[in-house]
Amino acid sequence: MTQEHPDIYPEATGLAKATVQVHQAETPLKLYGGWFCPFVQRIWLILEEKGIPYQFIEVNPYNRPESLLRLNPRGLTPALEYNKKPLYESTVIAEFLDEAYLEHMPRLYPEDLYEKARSKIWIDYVTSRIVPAWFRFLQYQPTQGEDGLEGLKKVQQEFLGYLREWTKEMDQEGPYFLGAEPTMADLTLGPFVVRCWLLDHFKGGSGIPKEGEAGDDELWRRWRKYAEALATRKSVKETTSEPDKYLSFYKWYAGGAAHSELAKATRAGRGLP
Ligand SMILES: N[C@@H](CCC(=O)N[C@@H](CS)C(=O)NCC(=O)O)C(=O)O
Repeated sequence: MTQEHPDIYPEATGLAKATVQVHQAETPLKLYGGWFCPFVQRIWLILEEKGIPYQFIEVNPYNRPESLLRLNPRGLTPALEYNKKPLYESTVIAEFLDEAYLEHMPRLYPEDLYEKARSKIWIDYVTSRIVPAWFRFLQYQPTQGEDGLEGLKKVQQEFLGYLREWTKEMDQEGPYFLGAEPTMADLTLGPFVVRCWLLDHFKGGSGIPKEGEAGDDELWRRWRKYAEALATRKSVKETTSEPDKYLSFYKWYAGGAAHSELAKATRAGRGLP
């Protein structure tokens, strides 16, 4: 059983609040999720980028209301209702939306089949490597007898190593993974990129060098261009709540006190639930 989150704010704030408000009318496509959830934000970004009509229903997966369990027996968000039929798992929903709403541009995979397949390798890399490492870093707590700084450095370096590998694969000019416009790979990783400031806040630094700092090089310059493009993108800004709300939400994870399925799995070194 998951515990109720002690500090969870019940609804979106900031620019995300207005986006939720304009998506309250009944439509056959309903997204169930919370403002805080990076996996929900993936889907939210796709809906906004493609201009697909949707209804946003705010739910808290840490309380698991019946309306959510009915759609996703795992009780996780995002969950989708499409013409009264349920769907879940963010990467599955993402592909479904791209294929089911063909008339809604842009398509989120390149037309070239080789490039499409290569994108999928890097999307899998986000799920299997980057996101679990992001959560392990955020949740790191020294075990008894362990040198805390040493241990923190280890999880930080693991995370940074994955970001470097990802960055090497990016189009040189960008700013996005495959070039001038965002594609599925960016919308899959993006919510975690724009949450890296939480690592600075809670863990004494994400370790991503700032301009001119030790360790800064061509690769990190490319990363910063990427992160900046994502953070200033309209769809990202309009699905983002106020910073202090993220702080009180992620405090729970950063202090090692989260007992959600997600927290337990990533802390134990397993993949995502
Ligand atoms: N693999 C799932 C992960 C979704 C997920 O972990 N969502 C979190 C919210 S951000 C959740 O529902 N947590 C509740 C829990 O872990 O008990 C996906 O990609 O959709």
